[in-house]
Order: sequence, then C-alpha cells, then structure tokens
Amino acid sequence: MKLIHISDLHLGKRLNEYSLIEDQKYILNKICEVIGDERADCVLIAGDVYDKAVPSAEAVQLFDDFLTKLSKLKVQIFIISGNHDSPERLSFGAEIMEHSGIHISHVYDGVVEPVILSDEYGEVNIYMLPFVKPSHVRRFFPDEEIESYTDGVRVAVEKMGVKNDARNIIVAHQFVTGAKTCESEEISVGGSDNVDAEVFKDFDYVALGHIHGPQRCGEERIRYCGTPLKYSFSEANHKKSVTVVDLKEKGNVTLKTVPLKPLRDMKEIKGKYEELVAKDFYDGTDYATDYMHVTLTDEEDIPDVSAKLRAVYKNLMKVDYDNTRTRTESVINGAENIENKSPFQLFAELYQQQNGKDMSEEQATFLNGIIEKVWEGEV
Ligand SMILES: [Mn+2]
Repeated sequence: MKLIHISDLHLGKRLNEYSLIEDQKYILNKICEVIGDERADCVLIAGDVYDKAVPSAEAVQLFDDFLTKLSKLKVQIFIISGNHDSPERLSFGAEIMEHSGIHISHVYDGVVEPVILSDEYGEVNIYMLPFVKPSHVRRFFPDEEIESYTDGVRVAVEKMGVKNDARNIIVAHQFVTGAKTCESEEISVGGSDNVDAEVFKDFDYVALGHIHGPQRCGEERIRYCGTPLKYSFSEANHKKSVTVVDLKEKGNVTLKTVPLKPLRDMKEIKGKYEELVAKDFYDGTDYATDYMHVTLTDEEDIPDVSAKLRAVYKNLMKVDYDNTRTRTESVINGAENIENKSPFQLFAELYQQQNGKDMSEEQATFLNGIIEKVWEGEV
C-alpha cells in the first residue's frame, strides 16, 4: 500500500501582507501530480489544513477543489484537524463524505475508531487523532492521571485498543519531543506541549503534522513531512517535499521524499544597495518572482528604499539593515546597564550609533566642557 503524507497546508495564509493563495493552488496541483505519478492508494493530511479556525472563502474553495481532484484520483483521503483548524468546522459533512473515501477526524470525544483498509498483505488500520490538549482527553477519562501532553496522547492512544499483530498507522498533530522547530509554527513557550515519541510505539507509521521542517523523530517510522511551502524566512533553506510511504507486510515500511518546487521561492540576500540593484547581480529570473528578504549593509539609510528595491525585486517582503547602527542597537538593547555609565559615555555611544564612528578628539573635548558646565550649574 502506498501512502502520501502531507500536512500544514495553512490554506489562506497571508505573509507580510501577501496572499499566498496562488502559491498554494500551484503547490496543491503539484501534489496531485505526485499522487498520480506514484499511483498512491491513500493521502494522509496531518492537520492545519487551514491557517485560521474561520478560514477565508477562497481558502475553503481551494480545499474543496483539492478534495475534488483527489477523489477523482481514486485515493482514500484521511484528514485530521490541527491546532490552527476548528475541529467542528473541518468535520462538516464528514459522514456524507465518508462514502466518497474522504475520512475526516471528528471532534475528539474519547473514541477513535480506525478506518480499516486492506491490500495483498492483509488489513491496515488507520487511526485519526485530531490535535488534542491534555484537557480534551481528561474530560472523557477523569480517572486517568493526565497532567502533560504526553499523558494526554498516551491515554488517547491506549483507549484506541491498537492490536499489535495488525499493521497500524496513526495520523496526528502534536509536537514530538526533540523535533526541530522554526518561526511559523506557534509552539508554546517553554515547550510544555511536547509529547514523548514512546506513546506511538504500537504504530508502523506515524504521520505527523505541526512542525514545518520535514524530519524524522528518532526512528524513520515517526515523521513530520513538513509544510508544502515555506511559511517564514527562517525556512529559506528548507527543502520542501511530500513523503511517500510504501507499506508492505508488518514491519516493512520504506519511505522516500519527492521534492516540491514552488511557484515563487523565498530567498534572503544581503549586501550593499548598489550591489543588490546592479544589473550584473540581478539574473532576471528568480529575483523577479521570488519572495525576498533583503538585508542592506549600507551605513546610511536609503530614502524610500522599499519602492526602489521593488523595481528589481517585485515581491519584496522584508527589508532591514545590518550595519554599525543596528548592531549597536542590539548591544544596547542587551544586558548593558545604563545607570553605571557616565553622561559622557552615554553620549559617546549615541554619537557612535548614529554616525557609525567615534567622536573626534576635538568633539570629545567640547562635549566634556559642556557636561562640566551643566553639572556645575546644577550644583
Ligand atoms: Mn502548522
């Protein structure tokens, strides 16, 4: 049996005032191509279908189109809600869609029945666990000790009654301990929402969503497939892909990834303004369409810089400076104690920050003179 694992579509997401709907439409078509090429039997969508609990009309339309295309490909589709989705809204019409091979997790109520598929090796149980917090699980099992996210998911899994001799797959949306995060995920500060991978010991494959960089969690069989698109500049170097799972007899699971090439990539470049807008640097293809984060190293601010850069980088998303001023700012915003500094030191630092160089000796003498006069006058 061949399964395609995707997650974190975040349909309807906006990034730095840009709508990504065209990019999302493009990448969903690419995913459909992969599903067709691979002759997959199933598609697992591991949560965060939408970016918001109340998604935009165009996001809902896009997902509707995607599901229609998938069902024409004659695949079984498994969808769970992530922390960004509303589990109630996502499961609208779930029972009716079941007949078209579209399986959607319901709002967690303590019961997770598997969908049972079969192939030449026998039956495969597919469990869909929507994103749960400890309190969601505790509500249905008040006698169990549920303090942490690990407890919550452990109890939810125990209550599934997974049979060890069958082949079992779970689709889940949680933060597994040790996974490498990036800036677009919304993980709790301090990482109190992490779940120990141990809770998934009974599954032959764990199709995870929530973390946006593709990665395995210890073992190969526990995997985040990652987002289909980059959703922050911290992901500029990610290689996005879909995960293809080939499940044979019990214990025989092989994985591969198929890279996804976006309509517009996200790139970061750094340098002096004159270099970055120069013809020989600009190659005329990528930079005209890609979403750009430009960091200027010029010491002087360039007036109206965004508009000027947009003449070259049409989809400029972010501009900032890395120069003496910004570096000094970060030092000053750091641990330095202003109260322990003399007025002269403070002024000297301000001068340095604004001008990118130290005061001359003449200026320093002049400043000292003024400071002395002011303090004398006060006393
Ligand atoms: Mn997500």
